[in-house]
Amino acid sequence: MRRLKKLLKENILIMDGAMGTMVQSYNLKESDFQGKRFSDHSIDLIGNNDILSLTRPDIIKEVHTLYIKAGANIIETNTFSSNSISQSDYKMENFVYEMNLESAKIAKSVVNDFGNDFSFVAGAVGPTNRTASLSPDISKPSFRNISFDDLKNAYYEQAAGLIDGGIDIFLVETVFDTLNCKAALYAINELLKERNTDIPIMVSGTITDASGRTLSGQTVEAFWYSIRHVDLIAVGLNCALGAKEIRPWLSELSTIADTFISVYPNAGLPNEYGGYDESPKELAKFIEEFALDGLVNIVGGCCGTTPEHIRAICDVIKGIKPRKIPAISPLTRLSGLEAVVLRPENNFVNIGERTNITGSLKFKRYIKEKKYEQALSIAREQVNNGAQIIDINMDEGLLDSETEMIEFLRSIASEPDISKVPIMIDSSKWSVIESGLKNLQGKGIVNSISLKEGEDLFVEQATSILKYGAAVIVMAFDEKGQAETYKRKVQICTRAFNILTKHVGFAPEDIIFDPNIFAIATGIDKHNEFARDFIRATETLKKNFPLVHISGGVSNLSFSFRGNDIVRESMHSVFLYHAIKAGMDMGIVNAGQLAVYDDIEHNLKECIENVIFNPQKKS
Ligand code: THG
Repeated sequence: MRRLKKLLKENILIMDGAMGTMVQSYNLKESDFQGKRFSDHSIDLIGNNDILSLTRPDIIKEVHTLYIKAGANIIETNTFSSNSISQSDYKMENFVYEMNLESAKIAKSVVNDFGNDFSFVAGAVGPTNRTASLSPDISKPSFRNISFDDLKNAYYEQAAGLIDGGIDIFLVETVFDTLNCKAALYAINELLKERNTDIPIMVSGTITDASGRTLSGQTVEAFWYSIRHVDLIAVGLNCALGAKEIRPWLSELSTIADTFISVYPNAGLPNEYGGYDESPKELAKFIEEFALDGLVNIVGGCCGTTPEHIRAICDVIKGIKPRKIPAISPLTRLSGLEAVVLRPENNFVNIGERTNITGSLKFKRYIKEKKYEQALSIAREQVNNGAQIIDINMDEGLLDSETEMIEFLRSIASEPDISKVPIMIDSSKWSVIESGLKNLQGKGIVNSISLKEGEDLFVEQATSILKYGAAVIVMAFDEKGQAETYKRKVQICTRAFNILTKHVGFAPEDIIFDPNIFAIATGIDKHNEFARDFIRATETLKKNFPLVHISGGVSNLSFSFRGNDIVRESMHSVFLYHAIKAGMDMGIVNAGQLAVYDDIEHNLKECIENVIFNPQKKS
């Protein structure tokens, strides 16, 4: 790790080129793929390049050697499809561990024989042939042929083989669905922790076409925010496009990523026969421009590239300084299909409340009657009415909340006009939250955790959230109950902040406090303090923890005025007017149903302000 980091600070490192193109040039037959060992295999193995590490290791070794001799610093193991999911197409899933182990050993032996202090083996971890965020059946948008856990298990097995074979780097590559990638990263980190070791991880995404999006619909920025919770040595782009077409997306990633940048494009766009024609000289010219413009730290080639391409890249790269890692300001960076960055100068962030089974009778009815189209239209309406995030809650005694959460999140994923925004997973049940996290491609928010059951569980859940890469709402709730007073709100949030940042490793900007918005004017005296104490606590917390956000369920405030929407909406608006001034910067609201403060009738406004600030009682 240290050697690689040091080298990357001073040099642009070179990756190898395509394995597939090279293997093709050997004109191998079925018997080569089968070898002796699999000569009675039930189905054809031709085309399963990864199996050659077991049946024709001489060829794989030769290709690696050609690339090392051409000047590559990083060679990739022949394991792009060496996972049980992809290998099941060839009924080879039982050999996955061995394939990875042997492939890693072959690459390592080449580095040992022909490499130098600048040579590394990257364990190639491909995307598999299934996608966790998309349905393979257009008539069933919430259907998936693979789950996060299936992927995680498959990747774990692959990663174990690669580690045991001695790789120096993990390369999770050709990411077309970020949820697949998140499962790979989860598995790799789990394994590294178990082995008590640290191997640098690179991720390389694939932008499919000129839309600038991955196959599963994310923009480059959204993709990066979805994975940056993992300590990556580098992030980059490969495949699908040639260097010319990849440039704008590379340039964007290079600006926003506070880690090293890699790029290994195809040798141009495919020709009419699916081949690649860009010459070594042409590709090298583009890569040289990337380097001169300070966009890159690691460069190489993908489909259609050969040792000649790598040699040409080496020639032009010599002496060019690597990109410097930019400093990125600590802002909350969320994503759905698109990115949402919460900047201090932005307006208050609206979180749509209506996709909540206890918060909307209509939504509840649609879910209960399995009218998902209509349920989706509520989500869409929230987004169209200005919700920048949507809160989803399926907590209802008579429903299987976990199943409904998964079903709805998967349905949303097929609706780009909804899934463009980040998702807030709202549940009081941890199992529902975790199921939700396993079905979020982007970087979402967990709503919520608290110290209610004590510190151990709090730490355990927060640690888990961090591994999935989500932000978190912390309710002002501890072992003694919900914080009602100013003092308890500040005390509990402060305690939670310290645990999260010092013990769990949360970034302050990924923490959102919810100091509890309770119903006021209920007839019970004590309740009349609630709004004012929320606002006061907000002010103190925001002052003490400037990077943290303050949120709350705004409609709770007016529960005692149910049925009187004019009063309710006016109350919300007046409350927000003051709470926002105090530092509240996001809230769960009925998007599009907030009165404009200045339009509220004078008498009503005065009444509401009295109710909120409760001046009868001296503080
Ligand atoms: N903090 C956090 N999360 C939360 C809350 C909070 N999630 C749930 C809730 N509170 C916020 N969401 C809502 C959603 C709807 C309403 C109130 C809060 C609401 N609904 C109408 C009602 O009950 O009168 C329903 C009307 C209808 O059926 O259309 O008021 O505080 N972190």
